[in-house]
Order: sequence, then C-alpha cells, then structure tokens
Amino acid sequence: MSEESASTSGVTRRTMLRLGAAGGAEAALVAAQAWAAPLLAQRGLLSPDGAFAAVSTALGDGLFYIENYPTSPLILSPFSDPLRIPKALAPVPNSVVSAWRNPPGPGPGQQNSLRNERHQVWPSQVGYPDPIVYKIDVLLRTHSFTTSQVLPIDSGGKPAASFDSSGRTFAAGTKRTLPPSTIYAFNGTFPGPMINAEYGRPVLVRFENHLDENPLNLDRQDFGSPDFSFLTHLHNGHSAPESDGNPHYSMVAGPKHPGFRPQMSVDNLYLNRPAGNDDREKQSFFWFHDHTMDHTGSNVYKGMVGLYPIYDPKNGMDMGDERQGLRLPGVRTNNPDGSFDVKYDIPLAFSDFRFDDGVTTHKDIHDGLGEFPAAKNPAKHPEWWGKTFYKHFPGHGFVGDICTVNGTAFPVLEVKRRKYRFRFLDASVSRIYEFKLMSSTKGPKSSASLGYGGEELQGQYRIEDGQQCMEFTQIASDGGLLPFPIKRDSFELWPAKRREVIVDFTRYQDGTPTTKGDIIYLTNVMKMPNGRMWAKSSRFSPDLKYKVPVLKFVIGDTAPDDSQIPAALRPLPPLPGNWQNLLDNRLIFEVQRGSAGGETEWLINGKPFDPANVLASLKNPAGREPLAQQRKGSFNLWELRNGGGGWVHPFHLHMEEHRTVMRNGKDVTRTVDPGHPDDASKEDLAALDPGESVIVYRGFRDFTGPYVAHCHNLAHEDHAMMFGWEITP
Ligand SMILES: [Cu+2]
Repeated sequence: MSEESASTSGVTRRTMLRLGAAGGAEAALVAAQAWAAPLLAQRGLLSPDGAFAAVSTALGDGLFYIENYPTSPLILSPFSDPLRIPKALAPVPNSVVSAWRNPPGPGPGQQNSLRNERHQVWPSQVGYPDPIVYKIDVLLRTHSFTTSQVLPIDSGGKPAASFDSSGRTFAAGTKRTLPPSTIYAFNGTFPGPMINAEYGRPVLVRFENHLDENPLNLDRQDFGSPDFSFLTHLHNGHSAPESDGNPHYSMVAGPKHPGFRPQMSVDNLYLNRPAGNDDREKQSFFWFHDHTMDHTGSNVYKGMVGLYPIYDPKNGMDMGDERQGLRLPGVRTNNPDGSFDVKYDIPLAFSDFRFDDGVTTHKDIHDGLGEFPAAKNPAKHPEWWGKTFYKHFPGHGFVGDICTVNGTAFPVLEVKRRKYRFRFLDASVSRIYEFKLMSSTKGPKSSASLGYGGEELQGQYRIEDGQQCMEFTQIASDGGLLPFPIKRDSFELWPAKRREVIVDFTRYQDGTPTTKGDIIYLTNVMKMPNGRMWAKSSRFSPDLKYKVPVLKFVIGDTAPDDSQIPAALRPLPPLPGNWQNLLDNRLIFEVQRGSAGGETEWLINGKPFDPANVLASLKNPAGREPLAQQRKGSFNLWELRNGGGGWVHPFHLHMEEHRTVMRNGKDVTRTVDPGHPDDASKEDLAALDPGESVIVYRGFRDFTGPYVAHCHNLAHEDHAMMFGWEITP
C-alpha cells in the first residue's frame, strides 16, 4: 500500500502540510475531516471559505481539548517483573555474509536493495578493517509490558469497565491481564537488539523491511507509518548520509521516499571512528531509532528502538574491563560469536506509554487523510482495550501515563553490593524525566488510592515519603565521557538524551553501609502532564509529593569490585581561542510555533521542513542570511533560539556533537549556567527552555551531503520542526 493509495481524500499528509503552509484553502477544506471542521467552526477558527483562518497558535490551543487520552489500567503488582538486561547481538558469520545474494561491499549499487547508491567512505579508505556485519529485520510482532494483573480505571481513578477483542465487556472492578501490544520492531523485540561496538572496528547493519508480512495476523491499529516504510538513524553516529537514515537524504537520494518500503534493505555503515580522527571526540552511548519522515514518533512509539553502546579499546581506556584504563565499572566476557557482554554496565531505556481504555475516541487530524481507513476513525476501539494508544494531533506532543524501562513497566533489579554503570536513554516521544535515588518507608502507593485523579494519575504510583538516599556520579552525557565526573542529586533526561552514571550500592550518601534486602527506588520527580513542558521540577517550583518510582533496586550480596571512579575522564576537544570572532557570521535558527495554518504548527525560521532543500539562516550580525551549508573540514557557530515562551524543545543536530559556548547571551565556556550543567560537555541535543537561546560550536568533518537538524519532541519533528542542511566538498 503506497502513501498515495492510503489516502482516500487524494491529499497526502505532505501535500496537506505544503498547502497548509501556503494557505491552500481548498486542500485544507478537503483534508479537514467532518469531525474537525464543525469543531473548528464552532470555535470561530474556520473562515467561511474553509481555510483555517486563525493562526495556528490559536488552532492548537483551541483544539487542546481533543487531545483526549485514555487512562491506562492500574498495574496491580508493580516491581515484580525483572528488568530486562539486553545481551549483545551476535554478528552474522562471514561464511553466511559471503553467501548472501547481494553481499555488502564498497562498489557501486552495493549500499541498498535499490542498487542506486554506494558507501561514501569504505573502512579501508581510512585504514580500518572490513566491517563486522549484523542483520536486523524490521518485523511486525507483539510485546507485553507487564505480567501483572491490571485493574481498569477511569480518569478519576475509579474502577471502570473493560473489553476484549471479541467484543465482550467486563464489569467495572474485574481484574484483567493486559493483552500484548502490536509492535514494529528491530528483530521483533522492544527494545530492539543491543550492538556493543568499539572504536576502530566498523559495523555494518543490514536493515531489511518485513513490515508488510503479518504471520501472526495482528491488528496493526491506527499508528505507525501507513505504508510500512522505515528509515533507521543511529543517533549520535557520524555516518555518511546514505547510512544516516535522515529524511533530507532519503527524499533526494536512495529511496526518494519518506523511508525504505517493505522488502527493501539498506546497509548502514557505522565507521566507529571519532570525528576528525580525534580521540577527544569519542563518544560512549548511541541508540538507533526510526526516522521516517512524518512518522518518526509513531514508529518509535510502536517499538523501533535499539541500543548501541560504544567502547574504546585504545590503551584499554573504556573497553568494558574495570581492571584496565579508566577502570569504570564493567566485567567483560568475549563471546565465541565475536560479540562481547559487559556485566554491571546496564543500559536503561525509558519510554512512556498509554493503553487504550476502549472508551476514548481516537481522533487525529490525519484521519481525514485516510491514513488508516480500516480504523474508521474517529471512533472508539473497545477491541483494542489494553493495547498501546497513540494519536498525534500536533498540539503538544504525547506523554504516556506509564513509564517503562527496557520495555517493562515497574521493573525490579537485584543488584550486588558494588558499583554499577548505568546508561540512561530517554526513548520517549515527548516526556522529560528528572531522576533521583530514593528510599521509602511506606513503599509505593497507587495514585488512585491516594485520592488523585486526572493528570495527577500519571505514573500510577508514588512514594510520597520518599527521601533521597544516594547520589549519582555522572560520567558521560550525549557526547561521551565528561572531562571530570560530576556528583548529582538528580539529573534531567530530555528526549533522545543519554546520561551515564555510576551508582555505588555499598553505601548510602550519608556513609551508612547498605544491607542485603534494602530497597532503593529510581524515582521520577518531574511532573509533565502534557508534551508542552514540565509543570513541576526541581528547577521550577518542585512538587514534593510527585515522586514516581520507575525502577526498584533490591540490594543483594556483596560482589568483587575492581572499578574506580577516576578523577579525570576524557578531555574536551579545544575551542579556538578566537571563537568570539565567529559570532558575527554565525548561522541562526529559531524554532517557533507557526502561523502557517493547516497542520504546520511547528516552524524553523518561519518555514516548515522542506526535505529537498537547505534552510537559510536568519539575518546574522554581519547582515547575511547564509544557507545552512558548511564546507567539509570547517567549524562554525550556530545559534539555536526557542522563539516561544511556553514550550521547551530538545533540539538535535545530526552529525558531530557540539559544545555550547553561549547561553542566553552569556559566555558559558568558563562558568556554566546552573540550570544546564551539561553545557560543560559535548552534546548532540540542545536543551532549550522557554525563550532560551544557545550558541554552539561544531565541526563538519569526514563526510559530505545532506543532513537534518530537528526538534526531538517527536510530535514536533513529525509536524515539520526540522530543517535540511548539508556539508559541501
Ligand atoms: Cu519541539
């Protein structure tokens, strides 16, 4: 099924975006489904000729009430399922790869199944060995988030009726088992595989699309890219455009489509070589996720998430062996298949979900485009009770009311009495977290039993008597190891960001030793009722009662520990002494809520994403408006502005990490803004509080071609808050 045939109105989502931006009244009228137009008219937002007359700020606010989300059923036995600790994916043996009909290689046509592309840089061109080959199939499968019984509840926290796929209704108060949810997933699991990579050893992953195959006869529901295309981006990877999985590339080369369609495959080549071959540019934790144009949020939410820690074997510095180099926590086992696993070094991927209550109407502006005609939306879907719910009207973003870690709601992990390394990843669509390590005498109580209702039910459980009992020692951010470890009482985790910490489970922060059986909760203290921004956090009017436990640690036996917390980690690459001289000619990008109409609510420099072209900067102090083009080998300053007062944007720049040099007009290279301590590190994502601006210094080395930069609130990204830029020879 192509995107075109998926559209009963004959207006594709992209067409609607474009026409909306141009004020195309007729297209907007055709596209606005019956449910939307009367509502808009009632609220005075639709002009007589059918165009969305109001500015889209008003449109979004006016339609806020249709962002009507279900209340997930209450998980009755939290912290009984174990945390899933992924094992390293096994490479494909050379004997198998060489027998493939189209084996990977450096020649023309050898990069994808369309045979219209080649790898820009094969490892041998930089003196590297041939890549280790992995195969990842994109599959339609199911996933269960909990084995606990659940109690269906309504938005007031009271018991509610529930349903099953055969149309039966269960009376309020009936405990149920949550049915498995349909997922689109790498090798069929959520989260997908983990590839343990190393600098100096390139990796090639053949991603093959099997999303058209439905061997289990699953109901696909009404989200996920409608033509089943995918596009995999290794987030933080320095990849050539054809391996970067970004829609600026995919729309002008390769598939010339929002993604790769069913039965297509693409070889993404990850050189695992630091930017500019500079050891100080090395990173430590990537993840790969879908990046299909317009459907990234729904595909990621539907399961397309994988993990990619990257180790540094040079001088044994960070190779997963706590007896060598920096001696960070980790005990390495080399597997016979060529992969390796590292004990006490655990990724923690956070995703928030909502499960259908069977009574909430599915409404989405795209329903008017016939993206999911079988769903017959707007409609209620009792047959989908208990399965993941996702609708993406571009108003605010999407937040779930249940937090999962590595695919499980409320997991428990028994830890040894020793130090651990945890690699945190926010894989959520819009949610920002703030984590603390807490103890609680009374233990978790359901928010419903505490008398909460509505948005206050988000997170399902609270430890209202929770007290911070341990600190984190942060060792890495998005851009890899920090120059020095930082002790943190709490830290924020924005969408797509990574933070790595060491936790010492032998003692509490007051020095008291832990004892076997002690319980510590990883707790989210940021209240974020919608995708706009937080309502309460430590930085802004904390809600001392909002302490949502998301992962339970139980202290176990003492175990040997050869790890150390080193005084210094990895030095930052130097800034040029005269970086201020670059300020006048900087490139300036302002993200904003738009007034372009249609569904184009999110703009950059006044424009929605144009996948075929690069964006121009706003006028800079030198009086120029340069295109977002950089010469290979160059460095520059880019300014990122949040043009809005009531929104936050996690703004992600593909390719090299940046270093923030100014925030809100102040030099932060010597004194860091206390609200943004990670400005002292390398990052690939700029955290923009309302009205903030940052100026970042970044390099453009190693490859040429089309890339993107975009908001990583995936609901914003999917509604055009993205721009194309390129590296020229
Ligand atoms: Cu945003």
